[in-house]
Amino acid sequence: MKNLIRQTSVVVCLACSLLLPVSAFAKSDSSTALNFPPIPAVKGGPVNAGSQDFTIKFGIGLAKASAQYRGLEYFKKIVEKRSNGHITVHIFPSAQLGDDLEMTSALQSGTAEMTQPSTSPLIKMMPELAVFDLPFLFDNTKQVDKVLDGPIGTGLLKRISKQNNGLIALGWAENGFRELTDNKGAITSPAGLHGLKIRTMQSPVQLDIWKTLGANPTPMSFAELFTALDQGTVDGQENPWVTILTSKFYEVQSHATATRHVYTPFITLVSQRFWQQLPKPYQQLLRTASTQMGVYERKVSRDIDSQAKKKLEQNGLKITNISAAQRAAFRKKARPVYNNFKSQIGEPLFDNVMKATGHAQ
Ligand code: TK8
Repeated sequence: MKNLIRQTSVVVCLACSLLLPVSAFAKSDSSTALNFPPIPAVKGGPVNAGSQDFTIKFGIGLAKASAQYRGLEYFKKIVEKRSNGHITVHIFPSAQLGDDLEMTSALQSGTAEMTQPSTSPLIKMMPELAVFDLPFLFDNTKQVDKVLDGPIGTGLLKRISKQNNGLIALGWAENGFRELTDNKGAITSPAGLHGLKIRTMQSPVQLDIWKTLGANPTPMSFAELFTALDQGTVDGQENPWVTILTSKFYEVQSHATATRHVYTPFITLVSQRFWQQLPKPYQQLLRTASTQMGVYERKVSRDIDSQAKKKLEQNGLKITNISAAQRAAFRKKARPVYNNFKSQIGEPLFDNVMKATGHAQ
């Protein structure tokens, strides 16, 4: 029924937009519209690699309004222009080609060429990625960039690409700092989570975090989440503000807490089968374009993070900002998770990330 109402209103709105001046339409959209930094110009000249043409189906989980999609628009622009049109990029948002895990296996079997999942659902396949799921690991984006762009992040990309599991890892982008939303009321302490049915990403670390904090977690794919919240299968979820806004979770959640409990990167992946068919100069072009996309997408994500929070409040989500002491209480309660995953992450990586983020162990 809800879908029907939505579809009907889309048709009505489209009809209105034909009759009304542009400004009226813009106004009706302003409740969720965000101000994006413009897509940069393409740097660098044409890359020549023969006359063969290639097509990239690039599927992602988030909607068109997200920073992720915007980053992919830049990627498309770079690759198509610099390959002189020999590479075409088709972007598929909103899990149209499958959720994070389905897209990753599509790359492995060669039915799609590129994707950009959150690192969390990939942990079973790439155990080291568990490091990013550790609770309250990063305090700010400066630490994040130091880890992702320094030897830790580049080393991880190389090791993942060498696993020979059908995937080549080209770069990092950003989903962002995660915040909690729910349908029960304001949650300001771990005690407030008691019994809360919360959806988590399909990650053993996320599951452990929410169990340790006293909630009742259920792992689920992102593509199923809106319906699960709408139907009350779960009471809450956690995601960055931009993702909460662009996925319209404010329509099915009443409260939020600014916990910033986990930072989730996106990882840019390409199918190994496709990669092997590409001439070397095009491989290099995809690497460069992925890096440039990552820089731009992180800028977009950071620019619109607080805008998205404001829009959510305007749309009726009641957001609670917790104090440093309240955040510390969550952090303390979740701390055992570090020891539970230390050996899976591996000592050198674990220790290096602890050093880079200033966590004394
Ligand atoms: C989108 C997901 C999503 C993630 C999640 O494909 O599952 O909650 O945060 O953004 O990667």
